[in-house]
Amino acid sequence: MDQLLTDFRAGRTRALARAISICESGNGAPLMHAVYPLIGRARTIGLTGPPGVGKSTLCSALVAHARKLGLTVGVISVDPSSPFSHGALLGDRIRLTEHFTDPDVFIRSMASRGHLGGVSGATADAVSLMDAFGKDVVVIETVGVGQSEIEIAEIADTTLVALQPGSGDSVQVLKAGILEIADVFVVNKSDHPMALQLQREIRSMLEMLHFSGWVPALVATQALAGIGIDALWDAVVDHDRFLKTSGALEHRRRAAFAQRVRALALGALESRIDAALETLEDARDPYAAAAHVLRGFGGAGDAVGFRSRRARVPPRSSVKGV
Ligand SMILES: Nc1nc2c(ncn2[C@@H]2O[C@H](COP(=O)(O)OP(=O)(O)OP(=O)(O)O)[C@@H](O)[C@H]2O)c(=O)[nH]1
Ligand SMILES: [Mg+2]
Repeated sequence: MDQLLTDFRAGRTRALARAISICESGNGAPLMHAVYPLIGRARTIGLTGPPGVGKSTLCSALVAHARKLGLTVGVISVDPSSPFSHGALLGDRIRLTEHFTDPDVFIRSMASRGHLGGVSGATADAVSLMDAFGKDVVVIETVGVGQSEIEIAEIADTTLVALQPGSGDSVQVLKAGILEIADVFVVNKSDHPMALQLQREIRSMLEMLHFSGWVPALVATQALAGIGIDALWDAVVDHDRFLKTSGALEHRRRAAFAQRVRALALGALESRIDAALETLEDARDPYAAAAHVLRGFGGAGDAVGFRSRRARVPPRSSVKGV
């Protein structure tokens, strides 16, 4: 551990890789304790969107842009599908290969399934580690398939939502409530004939909403050709400035911190509850059983009852006039 920390502080990439593995295996507590005072400097960017929209290509282009500006970069590619299917990871690796030999770019693939707290578990640790290691920018790529994009929005300072022309994505956006989490919409593959149509649809969706604060930006890109990446970077910088000047950054980071604490505490509680369930005898009903389990922890057994889930990402917009 001491050697690892020495190497980590000395900027040895292998120590960063090892540190992330330790957190992935669920033993990150002492490590995080040691490096946590170093965090808070990195600009964290979440990049989500449907499969095949061009997230990895965009990511690679963003990395190239940041490197041109002299910034060091960490990339986390989250594969929510399965820890065992490496198909997507392989594709990502190919698209990011141009950065493999660059010592100032650190790329890591992670599986979110199997981790308690999904994306917000080990991924949040990896972001913290890259930040503490001194990366100026950390990009987190994840396929938008349900919960993972919400979790990304909780971790990242700025969330980019990439959409694909001609795919009905704007309808998906409305359905999935992605409007709530997007700081920047990216219409990628803008070489596609339906690209202008998609931009129009997004713009009219945004016009129907009232935003208190930041209004999501809309950028068209052709990631493969590197077109529009300057504008995308500018949008990220604009959002970063907004976060810092409005006080929203502090608010967002506090919310992210609370979410991590909740995930960790719930994880620990769940293990204890599971253990208690194994030894549960002749409970009359679920309420009585839950009260019994809680009393075993020294908790208030009489406080057993449902609690409605509150929204984790506070709404950033509302429909105009409502
Ligand atoms: N025409 C066109 N194709 C693009 C563009 N950007 C990416 N692609 C292609 O789209 C395909 C998917 O790109 P990826 O970057 O792997 O997409 P992804 O969103 O990371 O995919 P998953 O990680 O599998 O969800 C690849 O064949 C890219 O070459 C673009 O601007 N225009
Ligand atoms: Mg990808």
